[in-house]
Amino acid sequence: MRRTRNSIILNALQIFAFLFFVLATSAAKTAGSSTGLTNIFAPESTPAKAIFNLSVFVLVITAIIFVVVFLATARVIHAVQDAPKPSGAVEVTAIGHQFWWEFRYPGLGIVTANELHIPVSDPAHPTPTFLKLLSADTDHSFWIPQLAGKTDLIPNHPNSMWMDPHRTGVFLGQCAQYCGTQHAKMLLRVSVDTPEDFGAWVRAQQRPAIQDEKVAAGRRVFETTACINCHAVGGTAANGRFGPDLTHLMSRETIASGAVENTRGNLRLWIQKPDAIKPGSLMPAMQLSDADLDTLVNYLETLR
Ligand code: HEC
Ligand SMILES: [Cu+2]
Repeated sequence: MRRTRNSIILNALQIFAFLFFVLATSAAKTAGSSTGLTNIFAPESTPAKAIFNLSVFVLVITAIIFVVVFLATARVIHAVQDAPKPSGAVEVTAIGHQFWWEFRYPGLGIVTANELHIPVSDPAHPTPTFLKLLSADTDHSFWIPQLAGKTDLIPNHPNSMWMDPHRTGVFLGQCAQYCGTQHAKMLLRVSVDTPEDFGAWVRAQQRPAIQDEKVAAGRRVFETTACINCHAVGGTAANGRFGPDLTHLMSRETIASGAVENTRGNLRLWIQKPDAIKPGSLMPAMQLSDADLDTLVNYLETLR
C-alpha cells in the first residue's frame, strides 16, 4: 500500500513538473512578443490559431493523463479486491436482525450475538477477518468507523468486507441504515483481542452450555416457556433462531445489542418488560411471576 501511495505521489509530481515546464516556456516566449500570445510550437502563426493549437494540445495531454491514471487505479482496485486470503484469516458471517446482530464463525462452530471478537493482526503474519454480511429481515448497515468502512446488509444479497486491525481494544459501532423503531439501539461492539485472548475466547465459546444442577428449576422455567422458540442454548432443547443465542450469554458485557449493561437487574427487567429498555423490540414481555423470574435469572446467570 505504501508503495502504491509513493508512486501516485511521484506520478503527480512528474505531471506537475511537466505542465509547469510547458507553462514556463510559453510564458517566457510570449514575454517578448508584441501580440502578447504566441504559440510556442509555431511562433509565426496568428494569436487565434495559437490559442486553438494550445487548447488542442492541452486537451490531448489531459486525456492521456486521465487514461494513464484510470488504468493505474483499476490495477490497484483489482489487486485489492482479488487479494488472496492469508491462511490465518478468520471467517465470520454477520446477520442483521431487527434490532440485533448475529455472528457466526462457520470454521470454528461458534454462534454469538452483538459483541464480535476478532484477533489483532500482525502485519508480519496477518490474521484479517473476512465478513459475509446477510440480513434476516430488512436493510441494515455494519459500521465500526475505526475498523472499516460502512457496508450494508441486504436481504437476499450477500455482501462482504474485511477488517485487519493492528491494535487491540474495544471498538464501538452502530447499525447505520434505518431499519425500524429500535435502529438507534442496534449497537455494535468489536473486541480486538491478542492471539492468546482470542484463542481462550474461542475455546470458551465452543464449550456446550454449563449444566448446573443448582439452577435446574430455572432451566425448567426456561425450557417450558416460549423462550426456547426464539432462543438457542447449546446442548439443550432450546434451538430457536429468532433471538440471540444464549449459550454463553454471560460472556457478553451488554444485552439487547449494547442497549444496557449485562447485570442481574437489567436481565430481570428485560425479561419482564423489554420495552422499558428498548421500546418496540421484537422480544415480547414474558409475563412471569416474580418467583419464576428470579429462578429463571439464576439459571441465565450460569450461562458463562
Ligand atoms: C418471540 C420471540 C422471543 C421470545 C418468546 C423470547 N425472546 Fe428473548 N429475545 C428475542 C429477541 C428478538 C431478542 C433481541 C432483542 C433486541 O436486542 O432487540 C431477545 C433478547 C433476549 C435477551 C438478550 C440477549 C442479548 O445477548 O442481547 C435475553 C437474555 C432474552 N431474550 C431472554 C429471553 C427469555 C429468558 C425468554 C423466555 C422467558 C425469552 N427471551 C423469550 C426474542 C424472544
Ligand atoms: Cu439495523
